[in-house]
Amino acid sequence: MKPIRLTTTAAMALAVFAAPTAQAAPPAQADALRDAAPDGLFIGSAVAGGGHHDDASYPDPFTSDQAYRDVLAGEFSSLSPENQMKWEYIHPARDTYDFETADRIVDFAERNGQVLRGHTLLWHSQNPEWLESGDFSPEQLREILHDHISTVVGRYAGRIQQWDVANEIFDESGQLRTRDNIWIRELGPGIIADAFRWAREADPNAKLFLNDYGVESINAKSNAYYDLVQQLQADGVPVDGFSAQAHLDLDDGYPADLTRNLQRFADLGLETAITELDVRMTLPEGGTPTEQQLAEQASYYGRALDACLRVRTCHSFTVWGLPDKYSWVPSTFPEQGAATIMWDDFTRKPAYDELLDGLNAAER
Ligand code: 9MR
Repeated sequence: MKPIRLTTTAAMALAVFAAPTAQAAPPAQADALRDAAPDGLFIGSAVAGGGHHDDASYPDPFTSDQAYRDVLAGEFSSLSPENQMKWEYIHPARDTYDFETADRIVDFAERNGQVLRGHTLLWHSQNPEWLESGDFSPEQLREILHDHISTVVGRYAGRIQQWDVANEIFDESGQLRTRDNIWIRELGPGIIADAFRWAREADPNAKLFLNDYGVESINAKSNAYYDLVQQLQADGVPVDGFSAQAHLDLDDGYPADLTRNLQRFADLGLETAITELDVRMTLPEGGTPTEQQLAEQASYYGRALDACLRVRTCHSFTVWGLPDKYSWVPSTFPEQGAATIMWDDFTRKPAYDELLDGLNAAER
């Protein structure tokens, strides 16, 4: 982060010793995202890999790639385990927790002066088979979720800045996922409030978030969150934040009302955040993006940063991994890619430069 600016009095006291004609040197431009960021804004990345319990071929750069680790440490002030705190990784059997990789990421972050975003506790996806096909009674499921949240959040209490407590609980039309989310299906919507209460009990200091994709704009889904937040607040549920993942796509256009949307949640008293930013595109034959695509991508990244900078409660801005070879995009969207801010050799794309310039210029 930038060095703390002198107070006016301190600056005047120093000025007495300065030659009267001396021009103030322009502030040095920082050359890493975390150094360029204004105080109080954490710049994050997802941490890829960690090994998959069923798939040994899953890329694990956090273990195997020193250049990758150096970039994570040098560029970012916040880290989000991309997969390694999800149920299927951390809770592989009903009575077994596996904290090995998550612990390594948390230790790494602390060694490098970084905060963490915990991801995620109540979700419809990446749940282990034992849970999804376990045929548990509602009472048992409640107990399983309570135990999970107390154990996982409790283990890292005081060490996680923000937790994605509930992830992607609404569908595109703004309906709760009553079919594919096991918790909501089996236990009803009240389980969302309980998850927040249990998380608060386990770590009173972590900021507790609702997190989703497709909620960058004011639309049916983000409206559903807007209503839910007010309901939870009225019920005294400890919800602290609303975050937009921001998996953007040049083919979809830029969500121009992102600032306005985040601001309305800030106006409810919530923290806001961008948690999983990437900007994919349909690649031309040969697989290399055109100059124009790269410029457009850079402007999407820059505008998303600008949205966060403009909303007073946005203290966390995270990109969903880098470089492209470790991104989730190509395996999910075979025609698309190039979504991250760095080339595979860790050189910077225009999108990186746009973020760095935006942070260096930021006044908050
Ligand atoms: O990036 C993650 C990828 O490695 C996993 O295979 C995938 C499985 O669902 O999850 C990806 O991360 C998702 C995140 O946890 C929640 N928001 C959407 C992200 C991209 O799919």
